[in-house]
Amino acid sequence: PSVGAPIADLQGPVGPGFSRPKHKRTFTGFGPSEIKSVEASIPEPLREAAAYSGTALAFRDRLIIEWNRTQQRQTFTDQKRVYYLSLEFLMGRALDNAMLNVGMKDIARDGLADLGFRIEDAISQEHDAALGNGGLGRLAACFLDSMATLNYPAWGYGLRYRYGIFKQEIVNGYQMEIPDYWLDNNPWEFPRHDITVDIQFYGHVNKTYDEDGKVVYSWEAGETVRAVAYDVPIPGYRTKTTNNLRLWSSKASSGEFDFQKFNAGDYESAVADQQTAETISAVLYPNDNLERGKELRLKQQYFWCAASLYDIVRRFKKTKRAWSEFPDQVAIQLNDTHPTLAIVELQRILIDVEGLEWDEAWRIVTGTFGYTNHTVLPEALEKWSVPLMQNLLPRHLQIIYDINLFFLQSVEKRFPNDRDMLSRVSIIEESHPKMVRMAYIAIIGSHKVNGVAELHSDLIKTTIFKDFVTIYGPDRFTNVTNGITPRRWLHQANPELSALIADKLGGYDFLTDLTLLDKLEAFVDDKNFRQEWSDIKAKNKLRLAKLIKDVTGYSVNPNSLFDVQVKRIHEYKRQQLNIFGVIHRYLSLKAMTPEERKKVVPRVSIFGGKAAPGYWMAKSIIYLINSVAAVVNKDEEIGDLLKVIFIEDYNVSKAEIICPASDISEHISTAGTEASGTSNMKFVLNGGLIIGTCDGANIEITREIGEQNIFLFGNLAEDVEDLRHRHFYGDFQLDPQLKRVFDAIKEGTFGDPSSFTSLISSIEEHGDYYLVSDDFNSYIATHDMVDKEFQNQEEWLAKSITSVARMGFFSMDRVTNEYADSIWNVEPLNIADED
Ligand code: C3B
Repeated sequence: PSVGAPIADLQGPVGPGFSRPKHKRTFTGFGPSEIKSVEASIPEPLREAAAYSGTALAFRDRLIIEWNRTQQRQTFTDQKRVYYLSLEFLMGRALDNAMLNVGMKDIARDGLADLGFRIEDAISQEHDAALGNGGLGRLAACFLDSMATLNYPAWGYGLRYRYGIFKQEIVNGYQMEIPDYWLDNNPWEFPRHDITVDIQFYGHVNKTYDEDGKVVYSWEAGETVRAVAYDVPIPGYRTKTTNNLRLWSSKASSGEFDFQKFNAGDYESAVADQQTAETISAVLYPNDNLERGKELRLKQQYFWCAASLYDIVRRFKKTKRAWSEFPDQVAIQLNDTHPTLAIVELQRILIDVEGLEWDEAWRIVTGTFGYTNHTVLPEALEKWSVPLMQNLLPRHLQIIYDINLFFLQSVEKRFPNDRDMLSRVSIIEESHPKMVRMAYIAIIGSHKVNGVAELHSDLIKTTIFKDFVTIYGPDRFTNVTNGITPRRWLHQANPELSALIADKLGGYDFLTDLTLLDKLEAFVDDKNFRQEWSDIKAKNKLRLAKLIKDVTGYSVNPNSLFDVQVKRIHEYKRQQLNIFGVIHRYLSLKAMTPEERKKVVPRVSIFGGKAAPGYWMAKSIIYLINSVAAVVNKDEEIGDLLKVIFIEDYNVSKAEIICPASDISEHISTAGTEASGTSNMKFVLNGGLIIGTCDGANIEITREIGEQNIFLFGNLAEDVEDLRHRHFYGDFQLDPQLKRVFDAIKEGTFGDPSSFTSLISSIEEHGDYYLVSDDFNSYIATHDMVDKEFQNQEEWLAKSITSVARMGFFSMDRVTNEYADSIWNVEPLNIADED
């Protein structure tokens, strides 16, 4: 197929750049000098915005061509495709990534320089695409990058939120949430008004009989909302493959407001339907690892699942294959339980619309879906109330009951008389009101369930999903440890380190085969190399110091040890442990003589992350960090020995500056609570060491890089339950060093102590669920080791280089290939050179 081939029926991307001009234009145009004279009259920010727009449009045109070709190629070869369903895609900025992947960033840099612009300034004009909360959304974005880079025929499906994750402002130390309207002038999305699906809600189910006397159910809906597709091109790195991310936007199904009402003067209700419909895709729920059971969220989930499945089924039906071949052509991955309704919807389509028998339909469904679990936290496991579901999706609830019935019958056959087992594994929780357990549908309706790091995958098998292992055997469960894309998290975020590595390894092949990094170990003792390595870290720290100055006004000494914890604020991630540790450090410094202070390694403790707007405890932690910063940073006696920084509005583009600049970063969740973590990988890949608990992927990072290269501390996952149990029964003693910290807070050292009462009492009085006190002593001792080892810079550098050399395992490409082999059973598409 060539660029001009008709594509209207492919349901793939189209857009400008697809049709070429009929005549070759001879464009003499403006040269740099003409442009300079025009631009003199334009204010600077506008000129930079124009530089961004111009560059983005140029790259966009290139992407469109490969994007269309990719869709044509995938349609004509007709191989199995992967569909990645995720409510979150935390993409960050697109331009830099497009330039690097297409491979013409240098040309763009020169072109912009000719016009008097720095490429960095143009790049930083772009608004982050922040359609996600944290790790889960960023993992989805890394998947897209990797699937395109490895030439898998793959689509992402998500929602086009008008408002992404809120912007965080810190006002008087408190978090304020500002709406993130990000869609103005977004050159990376293509509205596809030709691709719409009408989605139904509410109503009731009719039961009739066909001519053979068979029962037929039909759903008569009470409300219809239209889904409109918006497509986003996803370029692979140095490949022709440009895959598609399709985001659905909601509109009133008529597409218009009611003119009659409008004419009669009833303006409000004339537009009310339209507004109600548009609410569905209006805003991303800002919770990370927390589900609140709101009706609008369930509407979002069904709207997005139904539109995506309609699209997938439509594409399959064009191939005219038998339904039994569906799982050979389609793999659908559920990113957490958020898209679980897709299982029910496919079963509904197959039996109610396509007329298949239940068993045949169910074989197709289970052959198609895979489910990734990302958390064991009980508050994050989705449950929907039966009355809510009955009202919104009456037919789906019936199907869920049928799925449950057949499942429980099969369990009863194998485990007769085990009533407890039946009630434990039932999809319906017999509470008031009854609840639908979404994870159970996801397990029963998929052929594979995976966790995201070894410990986590073991934990789901032995705790929350234990019964299902008994029922299905261990083969339904598997582990695929998370990874990160080295394109964005090394090459783009840390271009100098990437260039240094390329210089030593003889090229950039490591960006597509990260295991090649192991060749770096040969240079660990090379003096010049070490010097260059250390110079790059120093430059990256300067870059972060500048960001800190810009956003907080504080100046930090770039020679200090930079200690970073950036991630969503959550008690289980234990930013409170970190800030209590900082207070302990401050108190110790205050107690020292000037002579003793001379021996201290200066430190900057850097925090960043958003708290869910309704999460009081997380917001108190932010307030405590800022309150400590306000006292410590102006204490002249302490000076550079300790600075505390909270970087507001942590996001992907800030992470690209922060990750390359750490000396040490903190991954200190209570053991057994962080499913994997992925920022741990980003920091190590950029030459920072980490301090962490034996949790999530920290364990595998340790295995890869070696125990001597990581600072581990704290209780183990296997001991957590017992400790909590003991606390519950009053066997709890506050760590004496932590007590000193609490005393200082209570004395008002950091402002009105009543602001921190609940934070302290959750530990002192309410059982210390996250084991802050139990881990405090070893945390402090480990930080003392960090200080000591940092003083031996040669050793530190050797650890940094060795660690990077051993990080090959954590490439997203390894992850993607594992999913492809063990879950999806798909092959990459071979791209002929002449294509
Ligand atoms: C996160 C987990 O908290 C992380 O440990 C994990 O690395 C990532 O997912 C990716 O697997 N997670 C999240 O961001 N949001 C949830 N609702 C559940 C898990």
